[in-house]
Amino acid sequence: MAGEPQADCLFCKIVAGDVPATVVHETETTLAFRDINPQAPTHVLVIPRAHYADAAALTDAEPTVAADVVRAAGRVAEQEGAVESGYRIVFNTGAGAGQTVFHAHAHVLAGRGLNWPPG
Ligand code: U5P
Repeated sequence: MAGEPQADCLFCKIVAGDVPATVVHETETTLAFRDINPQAPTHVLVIPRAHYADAAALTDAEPTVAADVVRAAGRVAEQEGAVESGYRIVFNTGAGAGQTVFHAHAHVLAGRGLNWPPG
């Protein structure tokens, strides 16, 4: 069923506590943890606890939770002291755009110069 945990999903396993992660922020609907392969001094992933394949599917099904993810990303940026310097929120969507985990997630990147356009 839409939103239900998927047995083969790594991020569902992190939500369940079956795979370890360094959690930096959590709410009733979201979880934020450090990326294991950081691409910037601050690199945190914010995920909905519910399983949706990507940000678009999440927003279609549960728009308030999609807003919760973006709000949590902002809170993480505040915690990391990244508001003044600026930060980037990225939703890689589709394998062609670099998505490798098909459970919606926002990357929060900060702490170094962030070029535009991104690679
Ligand atoms: N990742 C983790 N923990 C894991 C497995 C993957 O943080 O146990 C991270 C990868 O380093 C990657 C992200 O940055 O999940 C998936 O992002 P994406 O490539 O799907 O956008």
